Amino acid sequence: MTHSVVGQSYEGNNMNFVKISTGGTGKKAIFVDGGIHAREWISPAYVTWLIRELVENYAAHPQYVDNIDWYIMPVINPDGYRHTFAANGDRLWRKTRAPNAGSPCIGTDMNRNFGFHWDEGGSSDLPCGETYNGGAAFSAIESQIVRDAILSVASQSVVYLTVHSYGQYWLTPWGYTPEYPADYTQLYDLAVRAVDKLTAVYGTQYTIGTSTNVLYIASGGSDDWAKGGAGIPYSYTVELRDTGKFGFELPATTVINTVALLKKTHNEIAFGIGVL
Ligand code: ING
Ligand code: ZN
Repeated sequence: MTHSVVGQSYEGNNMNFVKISTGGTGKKAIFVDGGIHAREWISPAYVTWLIRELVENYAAHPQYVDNIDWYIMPVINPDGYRHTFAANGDRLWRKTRAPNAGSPCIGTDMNRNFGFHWDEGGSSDLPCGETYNGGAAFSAIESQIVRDAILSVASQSVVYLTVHSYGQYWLTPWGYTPEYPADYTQLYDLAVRAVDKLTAVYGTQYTIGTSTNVLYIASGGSDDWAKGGAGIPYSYTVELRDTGKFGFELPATTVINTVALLKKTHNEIAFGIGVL
């Protein structure tokens, strides 16, 4: 495992990037990020757990580390995440923390700031909006850093997975249009395999579909750009538990169940890649 700092956020927090690999060349890769939305605490918890699981529990599933390179960024909106912990902060903050010129409101929704069909619906042009698109594609420094990290490994990567909460959805592109990607059947089939594995553990249900058709139209999402801009074929947004009882404020016991579930899921994703 190698750790690097690939940049600093607006407030100067490190943007951490981890590579997990047993070496060699020509392997397929999975890129995983978490914490794009500050209040979705289960996301960095899960993605950080994933790093530990792959590295420290290697012996339980050597094939997933031997055959696949993993690129992982556990907290891509560190300023927002910190703000949700701060005594003078806001537990339910979503956006980044950079000021917006000419407005009293702070922050950009990074999941409306990526540059594939940016600002084509489902985002706000107003800095005070919860889904503010930033005013231009990749205007947020954190979005730029994630973009460049993905591009640095895109040619090798088969899967892009961005982890959110909540709602228990396994979402595929597109978010900007109700049209389906040309290879939707393949995206759907791999998602079904992963969700079936996940459901087998505790019966937890996840709904599969495109962001637009299952939830709502939203342009500038990182998954749309990872597929349409960076060319990573299997691009997914996973909305972890729950379905609304606790929402963003999951009790710790539920967090532990979620990581156990996702462990099974990741094994299935890795397996799916192995047979592509
Ligand atoms: N949900 C996502 C959001 O950014 C989404 C849903 C995913 C929209 C992918 C567009 C593309 O609104 C949460 N909970 O953030
Ligand atoms: Zn989110």
